[in-house]
Parts: sequence; C-alpha cells; structure tokens
Amino acid sequence: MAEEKELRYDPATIEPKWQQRWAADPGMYAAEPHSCGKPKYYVLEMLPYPSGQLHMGHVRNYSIGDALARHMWMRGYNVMHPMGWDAFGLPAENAALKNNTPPREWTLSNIAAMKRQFERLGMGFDWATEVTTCLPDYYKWNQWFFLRMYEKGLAYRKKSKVNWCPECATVLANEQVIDGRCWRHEDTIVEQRDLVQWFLRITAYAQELLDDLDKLDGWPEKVRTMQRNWIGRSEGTEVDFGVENRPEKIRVFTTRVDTIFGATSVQLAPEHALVTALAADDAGLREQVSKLLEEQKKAREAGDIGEIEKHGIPTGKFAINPYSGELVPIWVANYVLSDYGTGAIMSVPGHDARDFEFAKKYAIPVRRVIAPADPNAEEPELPFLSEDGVLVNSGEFNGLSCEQAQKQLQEVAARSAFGEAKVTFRLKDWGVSRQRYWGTPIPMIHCERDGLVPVPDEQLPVLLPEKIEITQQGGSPLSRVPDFVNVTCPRCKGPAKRETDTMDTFVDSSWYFYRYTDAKNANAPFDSATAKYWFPIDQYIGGVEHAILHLIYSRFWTKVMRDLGLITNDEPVRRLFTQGMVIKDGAKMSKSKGNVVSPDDMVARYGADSARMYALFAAPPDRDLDWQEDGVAGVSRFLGRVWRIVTKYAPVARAASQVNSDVPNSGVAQKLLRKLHQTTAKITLDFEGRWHFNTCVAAIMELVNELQGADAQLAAGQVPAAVIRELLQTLVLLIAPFAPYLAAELWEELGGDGAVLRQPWPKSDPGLAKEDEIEIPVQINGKLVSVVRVASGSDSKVIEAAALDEEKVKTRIAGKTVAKIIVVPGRAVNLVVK
Ligand code: ANZ
Ligand code: ZN
Repeated sequence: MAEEKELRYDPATIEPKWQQRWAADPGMYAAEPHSCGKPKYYVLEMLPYPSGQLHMGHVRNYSIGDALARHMWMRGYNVMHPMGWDAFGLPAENAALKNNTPPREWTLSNIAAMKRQFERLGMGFDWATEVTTCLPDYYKWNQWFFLRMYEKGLAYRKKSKVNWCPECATVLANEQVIDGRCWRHEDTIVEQRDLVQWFLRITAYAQELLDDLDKLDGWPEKVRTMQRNWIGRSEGTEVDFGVENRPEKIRVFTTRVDTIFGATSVQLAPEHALVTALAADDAGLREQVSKLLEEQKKAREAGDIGEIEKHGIPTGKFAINPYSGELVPIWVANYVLSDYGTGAIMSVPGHDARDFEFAKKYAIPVRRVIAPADPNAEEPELPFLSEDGVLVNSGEFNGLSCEQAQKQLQEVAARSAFGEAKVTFRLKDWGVSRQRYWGTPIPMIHCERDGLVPVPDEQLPVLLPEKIEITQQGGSPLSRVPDFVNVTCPRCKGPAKRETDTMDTFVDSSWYFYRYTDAKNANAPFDSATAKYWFPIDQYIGGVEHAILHLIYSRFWTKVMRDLGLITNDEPVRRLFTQGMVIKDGAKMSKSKGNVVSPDDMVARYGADSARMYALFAAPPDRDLDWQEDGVAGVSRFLGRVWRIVTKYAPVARAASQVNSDVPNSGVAQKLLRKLHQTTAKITLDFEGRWHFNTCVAAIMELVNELQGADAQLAAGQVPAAVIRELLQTLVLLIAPFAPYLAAELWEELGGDGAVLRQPWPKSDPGLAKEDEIEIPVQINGKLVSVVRVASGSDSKVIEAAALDEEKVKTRIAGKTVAKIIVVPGRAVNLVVK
C-alpha cells in the first residue's frame, strides 16, 4: 500500500507545499538593484481587470509570460516581472447597483481573490511592486500628468459630437466603438450626442506615432498595420473655392488636386458652417439637412458610414473654382463627414467612384480630366481611377503627369494664397471625459470669476468620495455629492465647483508599467533613473484586442513623458507578443457564451502545473487555442510519467557523485544524451524568440519517452550514474519554466542545491547533440559523381540541399537545369540534369 502511494504523482500535496515555501521567500521573484551587474530583462503581461475570477485567457497569457520570466532568471538576467490591477471601470459600479457593495470594496475583494488564484497557479510575480490603479497613490499621478498636459496645451475642453453608450450611460472614445457598438456591450448601438468634453491632444504626436512604427520591428506586422491605418495619414491639398455673391470661402481637402478641372460640384457636410448659415433663413433647407444628419447618424450607429446610400440637396448657390473661375453648384451631401479634412469636398465624378455614383443619381455633369499616360491606349470608361495618367481639359496644366500637376497646382495655390499642401490624419484627439463615478477625478475647478482653474499640485490627489449613491440616472454621480462639488477657487478663494467628469480608464493603463519600476514613490510618478534602467520593456504579452486602444495610448503617453523630461526612451515596448484566444465548443470562451472553464476547477482536478502546461501545449501561443479537457488530463498523465521516472532513478542520481563511474558510455547512454542535448537546443531557441512552446512541450515528451523506453537498460546499470544524473537534472530544469511546482519537487528529490530559479539554464553541447552521420552517394543522370554526409534519419529536403551544395556536383550542374531530384532517403540521391 505504502509503496503504491509513493508511485503516484500528487499535485495536491506537492503544489501547496511549494506555494508555502515560496510565499515565505518574497524576495524570490524580486528584481535586483541596478548595480547587480547582470543584464536586465523586463517581461510584462497586460494587467487584468479585477472582475473577481481569472479566466482561461488569463491563464494562457500569464503562463506564457511566467515561462519566459523563469527562463530569463535561469539565463542569469535581472528580471522584472510585476503584476497589478486595472481597477477602475464600470463593472464595479454595476456591481454596486446590483448588490449594494461600494465599488472600492467590491474591487479590493476581487483583487484579493484573484491574487490567491495567481499564487495558487505559481506565477512568479514580484508583489512588492503591485500597482492598483483605483488607489489614490496611483491615480494621484494620473491627475498630475493631466495637469502637466493642460499646461502644455495637450489637455483641453471642447464641445463635440460624442459616442454615447446608453448601457454604460457614458461617453466612449472612437476606439471603444466597434462596428457602431459599445466595446463592452456587443448588442448596444452607440448614439451620437453633443457634449463639452475633455480631450488629450494625441494628434500632436500623429506623425511621430506613425514614423516610429517603423522602429518597432519586434512587433507583429499586423499590429503595426492596424495602427498605421488607425492613424490614417493622407497627403493632399487644401483649396478655397469662392462662393458666388457671398463673402464665405469653402475650403476643401483633396488628395487629387490634379483633378480639380473635373470638379463639377462642391459638396458640404450637413454640419458645415456655410450650411448652417444658409439654413438659418431657409426652413425648407433646414428640414432637409436635418434628414441628412439623421441618415449619417444612423449609418454611423450601424457602423457603415463608408457605405452610406448617397443623398444630397442642392443649395441653389454656386462655388467658384479658383483655378478656372468656373461656377459649380454647391450641394449638401450625407457622405461628406464633418470631422474629416475640412468637412467639404470638390466632387470629381469622372475620376472618383463615390462622386460618380452621386453625379449619376442627380444628373451632375461628368468630365474627363485625366487620360492614360500611353497616348495609344484605348479611352477608358469613366470613372477612370488612375494616378499615373496625364492631364486633359485642364487649361495650362494639360499634358502634365498627375504627379507634376499636383505639385504645380499646389505652388499656384500657395502663391495666390487660396490653398496649400496639407497632411490630414484620421486619428482624432482622445476624448477622456467619462460621466461615471469609478475613475480618476479630473483635477479641474470651474470658477465663475476665473473660469477653468487647475487644482494646485499640493492639493493632489483629488480624492474620490467614498460615500456615494450610485444610480442609473444620467450625468456623473459625482455631481450629486455636494461635498465633492463645492470647493474654494484656488485663485480667488471664492466659491467654485469641481469638474465631475472622471478619466477614461485607458489613462490608467497608459503608464502603469513605469510605476512598477518604483511603485512606492510618494514624490513622483517614478524615479527617472530607475525607469531609464528598465525601459523599454523587453517583452510585452497580451491580447490582440489591445492592438489599437491601449497600445496607441501608451505609446502617446511615453512620448509626452519624454517631452516632460521624465524618460529618455521614445517607445515603451521593444517586443510585443499577441496571443490567440481561448476557444471552446467553437466560440470564444466567455461568460456571455456560457462556455467558461474555471481555472480553479482545473487546478483542483489536475493541479496548476497541468493547467499551465496545457495552456502552452495545446496550440502555438499566437494561435487560437481550442480548449479540450481531455488535453489537460493528458498533460497531467505526462507529468505523472515525469514524476515516476525521476523519482525512480533519483537515488542513483543522488549517489552519482560518490560512485566512481568507470562504466564506459554505452550506446544507450549516448543516444539518451543526444536526445537530451537536442531537446535543450530546441527549447533554448524557442525562448530566444521562436516561441513554439507547444513543440517545446512535445520535445520534452519525446525525451521522456526515450527515457522510459530505456528503462530496462537504466535499471540494469548500463547507463553510468553520472549520466543518469545529468539526464534527470537537465530534464527537470528544462521543464521548470512550464511546470514550476513539479520542477521544484523533483529538483529537491534529485538532491539539487538551491532554488530551481537560481540554477543556470542547461547548455546544449553541439557535439553531443549531433546525429550520427551517414554517407549518401550522389548521382547525376544515374552516374555516381560524389558522396555527401548527412545526419542519419535526415529527410529528403536535407539530403537534396546537401547534394546541391556539394562542390563536384556544383561544377557539373553549372549552367544547366536540374529538372528533377530523386531522393531515396538513407540510400541515394539522383539529379536529372539537362
Ligand atoms: C477630389 C478627388 C478626386 C478625391 C479623386 C479623390 C479622388 P483619404 O485618402 O481618405 O484622405 N474627402 C475629403 N474630405 C472628405 C470628407 N470630409 N468626407 C468624405 N470624403 C472626403 O481621402 C481623401 C479624399 O476623400 C479627398 O480627395 C476627397 O475626395 C474625399 F479622383 O477630392 B478627393
Ligand atoms: Zn476663482
């Protein structure tokens, strides 16, 4: 009985035992002082929202990061591996509404619960640098940054059309609207409202945000492309059209000023100032325009403003083309957006598809002004969309190429002061006002005498009041707390009112990773020298859903902090990894889909190591992972095999140093050592950037198979004890980043010194890893010309490549074509040459 129990792998006893030991040594995962002399490595996973429960997506994300951190510790780096909580946000308020728990209490108890889950999973975080964004010691610095931005003109207020989620009862940033719906409420259509809002001037950095993407070669190309498109740089020209019998000018933005002689109308957005002016004394126009606005609103809400069914209204007025003097009708059109370019366009139906559609509908003339560059080419049908034609019907500019014409037309416009070259961005300033309670109060005061007055630094933080009634009513809950609202104006000492908007929670996550480096600093957001040592982050790991929002805001924040003189790096993150989603039964694992697997359950049934290792084994980390419970059970059985083989031969390994091993390395020993060194080389390479952790686990499985296959020889003493020790110790070290509990237990079992984390990462000896070589004859057209040496077991591709690289073969086939290569693996290769 006792013996049988001994032979069982039991994570339920192993894991709590090590969890306790690790908890007793809080310095274990702490970063060392800069003076330690080791190279630094900052590995970071995106911080979770404290919902109260980790989900499998988290387990996956943190298993990847923790494996990397452990590996880097073993490689001798000074590793920073922190964790924190993105703790502001709406769910806390919703929970308060539902169960009457104050948001702070709800959030902090969730944090405690999730921290226990993290610890149970054995994640190697340095809790001494924990950051909780909803606590005043953190959000004070959000306010401090806001004031610095206000001083630099980077934070400002304006009335604007905003995205309003009726479910959240708050404003959303553009980035938080996905296909016309709220990013938190897939089924809720976002409305448009007019409100005075606070904005951060991210557009001031548009060009730099775009340019620096080129430097981020450690980022997935798809993320860089998404950001490029989001920033949306467009080079063009702004041109003023006059208005017949009126003093106004209509400034249009066009990317194709070379087509301006083909402009047969000018189109205004429904909210254009001239439209407002014309509609002021024209009730009919007013009514029609409000219809267009309604259409735009609907299309925006449905998320397809780009494909809107085109409608327009003629104003009866005429615009004057500044180059030709031609009069063209002015229309109001629903496909012209007020918040892009100048909110007005010149319509060129001959060369633009949308304008063509519009012109056909309303019988507006279509004129050809670009012809194919090749004079013999057939006349293309209109609309003819081309950028490398030549100008026709364009007065003195006829015959110029599109490119030349654009240049010359811009010069004329600049000289005559009716236009200029202009770069336009799609990126908009970041609206950060939220009419919610659970967020950072914006540190501003409204005084009737002095207007907007910033809260002085020494009065920070502006604390969120604790006693508050959360209701579903519109407007900020803070506006109903007189103690909060009523203040003394810092300037005139008269009565004044606080700003009651709070900040978007994406502010919190824009710089939290700097705070980790100096989390207790009460005098500054962080120490600059410390940040300089740790930044940029060497590896950031998170979901691709943050490709735009969080990852563009935090790049912006970094640039602002640099310009404030706090840091010297231009970018926060050197390498970014975006992991795939966790899928179950064909859908993303999520509460709303009802297909959630609880990590606690998995841990209770199979242990943390199995859950973690499965998360890495089931799919390459960048792909979606289809969750199969069988798979977890399979990994658990595999860890059981590791446990059995190691414990079985641990006594031999422990005794190895005393044994005078005079048994020569047998064939079995060599074969096992070869596999060991090959596995070491593979896993090392993956940690260096290839990241196929699924195949790393598979390789460890193969190694264990070979060990088990050699059980009889091991038992018979055919493998020297010192070799057994190397085999088992190295196996344990290789598995340590993936299954840290089991590794700790077996390391102790093997009599290893100190913590696994402090052991040097195993080195692969290329000599030992090398396969036996065999000779393969190379024939050309059936005649033997040479032999090549390849590793035994090499596949056709390897043999082919070796043959083509052989000197004699190279000379013989020079200048000829190799029509075919026939490989008989292990036997011969024949090149058919013509
Ligand atoms: C005339 C023209 C002729 C245009 C032609 C294009 C092709 P991107 O590249 O996205 O910047 N445009 C400008 N402002 C607009 C607005 N507020 N709403 C809708 N459309 C607007 O596109 C710039 C082009 O989109 C501009 O160049 C303008 O149409 C249109 F053969 O001007 B173009
Ligand atoms: Zn005042």
